[in-house]
Amino acid sequence: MHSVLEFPASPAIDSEEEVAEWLEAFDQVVAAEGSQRGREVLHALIGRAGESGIEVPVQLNTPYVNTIPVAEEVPYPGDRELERRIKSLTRWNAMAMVHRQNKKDPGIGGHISTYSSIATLLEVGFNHFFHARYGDQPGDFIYFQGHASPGVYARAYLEGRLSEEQVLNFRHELRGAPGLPSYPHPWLLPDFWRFPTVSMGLGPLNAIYQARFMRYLEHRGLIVPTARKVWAFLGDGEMDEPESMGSLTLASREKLDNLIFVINCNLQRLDGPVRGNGKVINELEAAFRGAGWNVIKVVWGSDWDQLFARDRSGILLKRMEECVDGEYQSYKAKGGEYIRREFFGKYPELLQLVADMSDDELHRLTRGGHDPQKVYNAYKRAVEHGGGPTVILAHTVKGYGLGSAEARNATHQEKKLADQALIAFRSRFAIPIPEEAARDGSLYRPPDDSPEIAYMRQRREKLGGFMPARDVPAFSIETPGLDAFADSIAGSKGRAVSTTMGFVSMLRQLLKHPELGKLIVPIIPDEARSFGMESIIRQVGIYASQGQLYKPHDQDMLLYYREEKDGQILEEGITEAGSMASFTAAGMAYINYGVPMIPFFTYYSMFGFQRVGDLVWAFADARGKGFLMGGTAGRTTLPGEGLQHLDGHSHVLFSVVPTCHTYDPAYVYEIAVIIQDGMRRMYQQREDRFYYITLYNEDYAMPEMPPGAEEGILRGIYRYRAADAGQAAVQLFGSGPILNEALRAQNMLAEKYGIAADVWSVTSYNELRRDALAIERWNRLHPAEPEKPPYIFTALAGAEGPIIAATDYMKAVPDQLAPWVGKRLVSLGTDGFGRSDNRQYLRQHFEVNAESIAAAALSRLAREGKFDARRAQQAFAELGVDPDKVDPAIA
Ligand SMILES: Cc1ncc(C[n+]2csc(CCOP(=O)(O)OP(=O)(O)O)c2C)c(N)n1
Ligand SMILES: [Mg+2]
Repeated sequence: MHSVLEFPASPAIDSEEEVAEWLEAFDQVVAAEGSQRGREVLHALIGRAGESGIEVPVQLNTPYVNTIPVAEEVPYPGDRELERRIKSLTRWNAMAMVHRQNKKDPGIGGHISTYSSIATLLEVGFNHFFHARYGDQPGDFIYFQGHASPGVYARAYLEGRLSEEQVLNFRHELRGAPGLPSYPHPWLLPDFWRFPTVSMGLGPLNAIYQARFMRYLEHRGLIVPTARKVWAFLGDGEMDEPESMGSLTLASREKLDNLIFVINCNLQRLDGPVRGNGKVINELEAAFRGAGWNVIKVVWGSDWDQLFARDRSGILLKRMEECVDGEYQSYKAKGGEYIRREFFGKYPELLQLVADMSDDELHRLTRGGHDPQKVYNAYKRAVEHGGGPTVILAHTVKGYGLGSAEARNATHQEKKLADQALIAFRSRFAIPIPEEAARDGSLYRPPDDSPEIAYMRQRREKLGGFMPARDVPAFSIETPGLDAFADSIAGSKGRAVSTTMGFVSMLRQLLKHPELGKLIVPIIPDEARSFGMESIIRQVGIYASQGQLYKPHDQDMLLYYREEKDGQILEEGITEAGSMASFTAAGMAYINYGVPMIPFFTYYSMFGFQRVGDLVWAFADARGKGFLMGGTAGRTTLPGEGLQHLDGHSHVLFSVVPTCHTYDPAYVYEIAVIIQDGMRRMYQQREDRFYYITLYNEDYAMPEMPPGAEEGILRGIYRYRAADAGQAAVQLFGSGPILNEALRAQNMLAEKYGIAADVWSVTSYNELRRDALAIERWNRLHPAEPEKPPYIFTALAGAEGPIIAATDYMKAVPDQLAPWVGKRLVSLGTDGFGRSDNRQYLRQHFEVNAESIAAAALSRLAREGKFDARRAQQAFAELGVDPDKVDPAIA
């Protein structure tokens, strides 16, 4: 039985005369007029079959051979012999770099088998396809398979870009000498790596959205259209990640012919075969074709061509079709004699076909991904293909050339070779170093004037320069001052609005800004209406590469659904991962396009880091800039939605990213101050950082900014309302809408219990903690110098008594201050699962309402002997706080 994933082997219907005649006629057309004509005839026949009501089976697979027939290949344009030498040198140095390091420092790790499988795929690209940026010519973008980095370093070493010292310090970044990071990390090697890729699945997703964002910038007239390409080199195992395949249809829908995936199908992942019982190449072919991609299979090397040519019966293809990947892996692992017996030996006529070949020759029969001729032709087609994205499925061998480690399940883990294997490797790739040096895994670089080095450099010069390279084009942005947000600073004049609404009107203002307006990229995963952004849709339109091909039903309304070819909003549909990838492309545009785009990705805060945390981490590694706006925030502020929607922890999650500044503002003017300063720091001062700001949908009057509040807002805390009379006995901290609860508690405490309290707006516990940690570290390292106070101490100077810190986030958020205000601190937060109810009940349940805050203050004062304990207990009843209530943290 054939699934759609398997192409039926040569049908046994040749004997039927009529069918034979049809086939013969078809063969003649192809032979005389070429395969394009053959395709046309076939399409016409399929069309006619459809008209006649004949069901045509869905066929997404082609035979298990190269997509490009030999007759259509063009000759290789480079110097094959020299390129082979260069590739051998790269292979050697990549392997030696990892081997040496592991000999010297056991357990330091590194990978030798991934690069060994992808070497030809990269070398053909480096010598003939990858354009670097030069003059007006923009460079291609390349997402390298992360684990192949030793090979990329080895090439850069041969080119003379990386010093021997650097290469010898691979994975030794902390030795006081220049070293090389394990994988592509722009954070660690910022003039070399452009895209972080080593976390599997992020590369393919980001590459798709990068290609799409390039079109967005072109359509909006921010960059000129060019022929530049986005190449993504990916592992076949990596394609199992949902992120890898999840956005394939976007690429075809958007006709991204600037996008090329190259999948290194070495049939293995870490533990074993990717699809031992099937064929990963066929599975991927069907999936990509089904998603509308142009698929080019590079299965077999040129030495198979003559076998195919001699095989008139189709038995070779039949055998290829019936073998599964687990068998293909064994053939490479077990060698020529095994191949003859197990592969060719199944059919006598097949055995006959290779009777004149030695076992060694059988073993060396090449897989397509190791044959420059086949790879070159595939790349050429891919680059010339118009109208959609291309994927190249290249059949390779994991651990190619590593002798006994070739195609073994354990090969991915291999870090070192045995002495014998090193010597064999040296001989196989003809590395001109003494046996002793080979045993040590010494690097080898021929002199600058050697033909190899001269050729490499000359090829790169021709293609515009070395790659990979990351250079940040000059840009200068004068960010607007706070006066640009005068409305937000002035407050809402008593009108009840939410911080979300306040933010949206700020965004509208920014979009109108004469210089900055065009650089703003609003990104939304299908929640614009939830956030009241309809007006922005009307204002700047949704980006639609084809324009709006239909009349929207609400066309005659003011706020209709407006799509434009040069629309500004990226309305991504329901994909937080895709939106984050757009955010990444936009947030890196200052590097990649020299256009400092300012993205605002607004989404349900619950579906942010929790959903796409690893993409956020990679964004930070990539030195991305922009604003992540966590809407409908807070575990008690979003009413009705319940457990899966109520976010009480995204501030904990975002706090882990070193370059991310997290803020939980209560009032619109706070947001204005944070965004204004954020733009200044990221785009004017060019600091590599980004922001996470939560937005709520509770409406209340937004006050005017108190004078002098800016510094406190940015650093994390300021006194919002001091006690009416006298010295405060207790300090109430509030964040987000819970600040209003703290204010209510302040009144209750004063009016009912005669306790004076100050109220503080804490915009960022995380900023306060980072400041305190940095100061504390300085104090620790300078014991002879006078101690410096962290900002939290400076801010709180003179403020006495316990601190009741209430937040709509988990207690862990205020607890970040525990090392500094520990004994004073009582954290009230929303630990536990959400519930569906309104704000009043939710806040009561989670014990973050004004009553719970007041009760906590009394309780603490009672424990300190500053308030009568029995009176406190009685107050609980008055405040409606049930001491025997279930703990919400575990409810
Ligand atoms: C998200 C993620 N999960 C797990 C790993 C660990 N890991 C590193 S390499 C590897 C196997 C890769 O297989 P494949 O994609 O086929 O690449 P190959 O080395 O075979 O070319 C795994 C699981 C990772 N880097 N990223
Ligand atoms: Mg693999």
